[in-house]
Order: sequence, then structure tokens, then C-alpha cells
Amino acid sequence: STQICRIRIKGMTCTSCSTTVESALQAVRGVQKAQVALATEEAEVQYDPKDLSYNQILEAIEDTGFEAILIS
Ligand code: 9UX
Repeated sequence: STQICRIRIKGMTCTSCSTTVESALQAVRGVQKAQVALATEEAEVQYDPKDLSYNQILEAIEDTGFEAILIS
């Protein structure tokens, strides 16, 4: 199954920042698709809720050094 969450990410200032976050998300088991937009400071992540919760997605982002806040 698939869930989608949107997350605000604080502190990204360049495309290298957003690529780092996007790659980290794509490497998490259970993440099916991850897109990070620098301009809007938002990530949209598709994931299988059997594999992980949105909290683990927030943690994966914070592990890259940026603040993550769940939008929806
Ligand atoms: Mo470039 Mo983004 O050093 O932090 S990766 S600004």
C-alpha cells in the first residue's frame, strides 16, 4: 500500500542541499518515491506504511542536518 506525506524542510540553501535530502529519503527502505523542492522547502514522499511511519521519514531528513516538520 501507499501513503503520501508532505514535509516542510528548513535550512536548505542550494540544490546540493535538496539533492542530499532527496537521496537520503530514496535510500530508506519502504520509501517508494521522494521529491524535494528547494523553492517551496517541501518534500513529498510516497511510502509503504507497513515498512515505516512518517516519524521515521522525519528522522531520516533530520539525520541529514535539516529541520523537518510534517505538513500533511
Ligand atoms: Mo552548498 Mo547546501 O555547501 O548547504 S550544500 S549550501
